[in-house]
Amino acid sequence: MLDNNRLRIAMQKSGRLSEDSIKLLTTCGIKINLKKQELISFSENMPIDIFRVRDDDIPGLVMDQVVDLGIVGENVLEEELLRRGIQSKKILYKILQRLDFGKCRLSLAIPCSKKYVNLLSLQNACIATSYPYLLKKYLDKKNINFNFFILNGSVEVAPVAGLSDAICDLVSTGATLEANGLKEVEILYNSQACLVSRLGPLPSVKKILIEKLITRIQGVIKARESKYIMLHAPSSKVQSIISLLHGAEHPTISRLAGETNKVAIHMVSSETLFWETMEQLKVLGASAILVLPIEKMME
Ligand code: PRT
Ligand code: ZN
Repeated sequence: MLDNNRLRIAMQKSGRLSEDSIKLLTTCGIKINLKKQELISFSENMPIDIFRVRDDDIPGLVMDQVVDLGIVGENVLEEELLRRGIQSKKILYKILQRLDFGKCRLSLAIPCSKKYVNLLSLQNACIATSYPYLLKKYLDKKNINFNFFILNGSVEVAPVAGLSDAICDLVSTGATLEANGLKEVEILYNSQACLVSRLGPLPSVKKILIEKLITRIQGVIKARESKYIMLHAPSSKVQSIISLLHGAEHPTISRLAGETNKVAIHMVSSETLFWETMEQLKVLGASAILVLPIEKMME
């Protein structure tokens, strides 16, 4: 029997988002005792239950209030919202946080050998896709007539197999399109994984836990984008050196033992330090330049 005071989080069981989703929660301090074959895993140190399911089921589980939170691609969420809209089902959810992983775009692609001028080149085309509602929304807005058929995998082989004129599928590096002789011609939707929450009343223990979780997730995302930079600098060049370090607020300047003309500069930067900047720093006399990753941050 499940305890209603434990927070329920749905995430993808196995696929492109599963590893990053688990990593995010563990970095947030949630210890999860993952049992490969089981639908529900329990956290050992926090009142949290993890539901591991197919990504397509996550928006529905959130909106039907079976779980409190879900980690899912915005593409899957948006497709489900459009589907529910047409079927007049309830649409109750809130995006709490974009998670900065699982980034991709939903694009239209056609064989490289075909000419493409603009969307009118796809008038009356047959398009293979796993995202019929997002595709229809986009093409209806542009007044393009089309036929579609749904493929839930290997969409990119449809044109070469003679099944369609074009495809509408997710792209991240573009390597799959290239390998199948296809070219990307329109981007319909940009997506990344997000943390989505159900609406409706929640016990206060859950509300507090969700707030704590969001603060920790934001700390993890911020830390991922930030770097800790340390270097030694001639005292006379401190200002010019600091002006090269963008995204760094309030550097700490401290004395170096046994050195009168040099100081140590330490700072957290919201940007990484590129090789070109490091080379410029070196020209200004900086040495012992270290760029370190940060694991967690709390402000
Ligand atoms: O079994 P389940 O239903 O849970 O998984 P699934 O097979 O439906 O989804 P999965 O694991 O493939 O993807 C889960 C989510 O990852 C997607 O809904 C997106 O939000 C996100 N994502 C990010 C991607 C990609 N990048 C991606 N590149 N999902 C799929 N792809 C596929 C794409 O369909 C194409 O086949 O990768 C191929 C293209 O990749 P590139 O790098 O060659 O362009
Ligand atoms: Zn899926």
